[in-house]
Amino acid sequence: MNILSIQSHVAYGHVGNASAAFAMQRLGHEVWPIHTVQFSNHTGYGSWKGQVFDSSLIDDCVEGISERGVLGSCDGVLSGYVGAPAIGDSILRAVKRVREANPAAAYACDPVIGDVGRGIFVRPGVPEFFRDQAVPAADLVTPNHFELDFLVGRPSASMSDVKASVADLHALGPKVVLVTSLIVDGTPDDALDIVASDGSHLWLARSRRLPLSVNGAGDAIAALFYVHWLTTRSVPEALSRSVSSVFGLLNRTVEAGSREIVLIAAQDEIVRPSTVIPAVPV
Ligand code: PXL
Repeated sequence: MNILSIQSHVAYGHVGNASAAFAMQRLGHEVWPIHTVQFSNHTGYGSWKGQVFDSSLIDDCVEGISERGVLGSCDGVLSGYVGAPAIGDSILRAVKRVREANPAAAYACDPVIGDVGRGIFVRPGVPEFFRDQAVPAADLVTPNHFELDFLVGRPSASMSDVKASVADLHALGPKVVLVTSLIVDGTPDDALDIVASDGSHLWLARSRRLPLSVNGAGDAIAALFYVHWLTTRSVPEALSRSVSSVFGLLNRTVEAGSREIVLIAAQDEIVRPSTVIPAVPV
């Protein structure tokens, strides 16, 4: 697959394209990264240096790729952290150009808005951009629990609430929905639920809740789920493989006592996860 991945980039550590690009490359895919920002490190540290790029940088890079005559071979666009609403507009222009060149291309949107506990951590206008423009344009979306609740406008406390919210998301447009970091009534204290839906069925992968706080795990799971779905067109397969890999990476991160995902040291987990977490119908 050839994936145009439009995300943030950090010099130190692994979030955005610094998490997603390598994860997809390790599975053998060609990644065309366009960076929306270049920061020294992720914002979870509370301070960072760097720049949010002008949206014209994205338009220019897409134009340059188009001039190479290769846009028709692009299998899809993956977008993540958006520094400002104007960057969102250029992501949607990129999606439009890729779809014109290859009508079969699939747009995967990770609506990075916030997280339970941290709240909204993106600039004003960005959450509304995802809800009103990007999610309706996407084939596949990968919100976490907090983002699911924001996008549909109500909290989901039980698995049946989640089912109803996922149905609402499908009604906006996306064919495939992955919800990460779910804790609902019935999720055991030591577990974390990840669900995925193809519009007619919902599957659950339940992982052990690990004692760590890292950023970028969502970026890695979105990227892995997306390319596994592109290659297998099976939602339960993509769910099981991506959750197993990210669990393996995070487990190794805990063992290493690292504040950053040990993406490079534990890269074999991307290809051959040491624990296979099944996807079961719910
Ligand atoms: O993982 C989401 C993310 C992406 N990009 C940047 C971030 C974060 C989360 O902290 O800081 C720059």
